[in-house]
Amino acid sequence: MRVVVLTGAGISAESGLPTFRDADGLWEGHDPMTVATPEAYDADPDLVQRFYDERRAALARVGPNAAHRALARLEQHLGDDLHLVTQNVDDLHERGGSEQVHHLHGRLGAAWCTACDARHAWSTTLADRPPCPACGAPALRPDVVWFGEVPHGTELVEQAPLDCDLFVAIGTSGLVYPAAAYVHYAIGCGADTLELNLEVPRVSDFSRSRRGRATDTVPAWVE
Ligand code: BV8
Repeated sequence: MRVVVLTGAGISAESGLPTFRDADGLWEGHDPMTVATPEAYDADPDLVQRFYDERRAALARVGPNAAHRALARLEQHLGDDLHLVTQNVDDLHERGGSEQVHHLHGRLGAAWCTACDARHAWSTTLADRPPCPACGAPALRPDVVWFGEVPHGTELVEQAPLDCDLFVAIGTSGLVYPAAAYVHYAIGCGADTLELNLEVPRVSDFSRSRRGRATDTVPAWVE
């Protein structure tokens, strides 16, 4: 039984990390969607760096929840037959025990040097323009995929791993592509589909939906 799980910001909400589209989902008066772009970074690099510095600091203050831990148990049970893809840039899946996590949109805990292309684990700030450990240039940016940029390893997700028996989306509004299209790839491969979300739309692409908080619905589904 090959299972693909796609997670979004909703699985980390109960850990204390705001989702992208929370009711009050603004940051310093900015819509996150307008800050997470190369254009915003070019226009005001300090503002964008501060946006990610604050999220990196917030992440260090929270921990994984029961939903993250349940998916780690599922990985122990299914092994390579589970493919976990996350849109989230937090490391709560890893801290919850998952070992194979595909970060489609990159990671808050990494910095990318635009001068020498090196990537480094990064847990502190970037707004103060620290030198790249590899080349020394003050050219480090968050290693995340902004709107308009190509997701990491998207070709991997769109081929073999989506030829699955069951596709499960957890805590995602399904608004961001190409991740939002993955359920259609899975349906095209004849997979069963399940959505676990706090709100479940009246009309859904998924064959089954369960409404509720991820810390309730994910452990119940995994067990
Ligand atoms: C690309 C990293 C080409 C940065 C992120 C017009 C139409 C269609 C598409 C486009 C278009 N114009 C432009 C596009 C493409 C664009 C896109 O999709 N735009 C959308 C907004 C229209 N996409 C891109 O630009 C992507 N790149 O397309 O390149 C390409 C493609 C393929 C191959 C080659 C080239 C790049 C997109 C990546 C952007 N970066 N993040 C950062 O994090 O700062 S996206 C960002 O949104 C986060 O990763 C986040 O995870 C993601 C999606 O949001 P969700 O995770 O779903 O979070 P959200 O807040 O929306 O929803 C939370 C859900 O949880 C809700 O449903 C809620 O009910 C639920 N929930 C809340 N609490 C709980 C809960 N569920 C359970 N329990 C709870 N307690």
